[in-house]
Amino acid sequence: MTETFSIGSAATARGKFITFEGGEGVGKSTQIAHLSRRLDEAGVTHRVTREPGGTPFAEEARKILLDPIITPKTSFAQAMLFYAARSDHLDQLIRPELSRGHWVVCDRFADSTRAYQGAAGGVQWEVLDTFDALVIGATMPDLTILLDLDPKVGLARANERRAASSPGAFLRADTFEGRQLEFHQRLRDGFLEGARVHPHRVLVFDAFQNEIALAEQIWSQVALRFNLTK
Ligand code: Z5A
Repeated sequence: MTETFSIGSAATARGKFITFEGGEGVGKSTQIAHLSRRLDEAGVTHRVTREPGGTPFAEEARKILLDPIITPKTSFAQAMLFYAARSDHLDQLIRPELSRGHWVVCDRFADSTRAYQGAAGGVQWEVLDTFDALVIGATMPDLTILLDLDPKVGLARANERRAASSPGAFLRADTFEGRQLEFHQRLRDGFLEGARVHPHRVLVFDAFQNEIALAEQIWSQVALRFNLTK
């Protein structure tokens, strides 16, 4: 059944909510830019956003969480801050956009908390189920695009991008980039486990392939799922 919201006397169909997930350097930002261009061409009004972030409070929370010196020291405390930021993001940006019939494309969402603070950080999935029920409720993504990549390749890409953005400068890895390879392998397993549990919502793509070929694969699945003309 299509979820609808009443605006005055007219009922507007809820927009679609698409999230991108995956470990470091898998190419989420790159692929979101491709999808956004294709959505523009298809005439779909949409908003691109990210987590943590998307509202003034959530952007401040992002600064705290990504700073390895001041981030909370336990994964549980981090998860609570991610969910506080998510609650604000949902209330101020995501739900209002969806209720206007606009689509929302978000770089990371709750599957990242499952992978980073859950699978890799040790917070129990039952605890995260409770946070999901309290904070997200019915606003789960309609589609999640999981970009799957060997963490060695992803970390190398992220390092190259860091070096290219500030040649010659030393840029400290953020809270999560600086972890051991084993942490990143647990992340990958956590994301894949989420896809196994939610096969209808989460589609897994091989992120090792060429950027343009991957963008085409993603677009054909989005177009198919939501009946868009390619
Ligand atoms: N986090 C968390 O712990 N819990 C949570 O609940 C949430 C988040 C929501 C946010 O960091 C951090 O917060 C994140 C998880 C944690 N961990 N870290 N670090 P962020 O937003 O700053 O960073 P990120 O989300 O990890 O994204 P990223 O590493 O910046 O990468 P990306 O967006 O996936 O990749 P990209 O920038 O598109 O591409 C990376 C490089 O690869 C770039 O130079 C591209 O030109 C290149 N690239 C892209 N595609 C390809 C292909 N196909 N082939 C070759 N090269 C490519």
